[in-house]
Amino acid sequence: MTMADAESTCIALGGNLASIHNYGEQSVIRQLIYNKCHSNAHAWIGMFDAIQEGKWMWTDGSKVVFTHWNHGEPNNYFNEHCAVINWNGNYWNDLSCQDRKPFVCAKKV
Ligand SMILES: [Ca+2]
Ligand SMILES: [Ca+2]
Repeated sequence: MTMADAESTCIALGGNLASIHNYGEQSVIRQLIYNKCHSNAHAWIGMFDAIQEGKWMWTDGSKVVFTHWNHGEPNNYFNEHCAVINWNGNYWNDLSCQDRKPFVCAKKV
């Protein structure tokens, strides 16, 4: 799905796209993706800079306290405003929000 459709789907389920605040959370999310996709697929997380270029935010409104960008990313290549994980191993990359990717939702319990 596109990032917006993925976020809408998560909202309909009572959550948001997953946010990541430390390495442990990142590992949990990567394990979920691996279990479901049987590969380390590129998948949307809730990080975007569509409101202001270079100002990365989480769709769930939580503070950005951890990032794990691949070397040279985020590069905003042809206006990329949404982030995937599992790039080049366990790193993040900004991509076009219109790309269709699997995604991970999270909800407060
Ligand atoms: Ca951008
Ligand atoms: Ca990029």
